[in-house]
Amino acid sequence: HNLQLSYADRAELPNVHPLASKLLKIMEEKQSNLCVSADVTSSEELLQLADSLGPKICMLKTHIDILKDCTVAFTQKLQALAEKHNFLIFEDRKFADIGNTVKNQYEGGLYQISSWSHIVNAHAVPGPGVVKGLSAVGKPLGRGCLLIAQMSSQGSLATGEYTNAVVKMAEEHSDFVLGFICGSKITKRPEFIHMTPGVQMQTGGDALGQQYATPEEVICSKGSDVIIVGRGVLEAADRLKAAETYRKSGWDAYEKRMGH
Ligand code: 5IU
Repeated sequence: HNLQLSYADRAELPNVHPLASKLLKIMEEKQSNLCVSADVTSSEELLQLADSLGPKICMLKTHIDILKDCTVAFTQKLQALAEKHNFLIFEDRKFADIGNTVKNQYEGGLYQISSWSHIVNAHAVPGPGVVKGLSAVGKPLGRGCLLIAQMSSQGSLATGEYTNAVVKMAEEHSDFVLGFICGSKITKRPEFIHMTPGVQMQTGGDALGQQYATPEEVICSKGSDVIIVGRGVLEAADRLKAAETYRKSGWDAYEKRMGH
């Protein structure tokens, strides 16, 4: 049963996306299923976060458009830190337009996301054209995409049949789509990566509809693969210590799921 396949086993599956394989190997090597959501507004602070938390994480999630001072030099430094600490960069851009438009948004504009971000995500609401457009740019560069199958926010419309249709779309484009943003395991195919935002050490939420589950619930009970943590780390007095707490909690939950 797939829950019993280790991250390392899944990295070797014949049909696994090369970037999913790389991620799974990083997770095993660093004993980390933690993606930190670096939701800060200064590029200097983001680089400092990436350098200090780098050893604890398998992935760093960005929102490039909240930075007040983004430059090409910044994205180059971020890529160098990803190399140095062996993590992947995930720009949480949530593309959601027709194929031709997302192609331009992914490759061009101020941010040239395809040039520095290993992974991006997209809403499936436009239909498969959104994936085809992104893939036209990203696939030749060895990039990958996560489809948003569920959201952590209260009242999300991405549920039920919509979620099932997203899984189907991913299966039909598995040369570029390597997994999902979701709250729980939604496909039995072990090649796909499940990534879950809305994670803190205590359940609850914020004033704007965010809802939190714990690392243990997300990894062990819900069967997801990667926890995405923003304010749980960013608002801690000691961010490094908080990141280590989430790394250990996520990893312990994985070990428990594996029956270790
Ligand atoms: N994020 C979510 N929920 C989602 C998706 C993305 O929270 O369903 I798709 C993003 C938003 C924010 C981060 O950048 O993940 C979570 O931050 P906090 O851990 O601070 O709530």
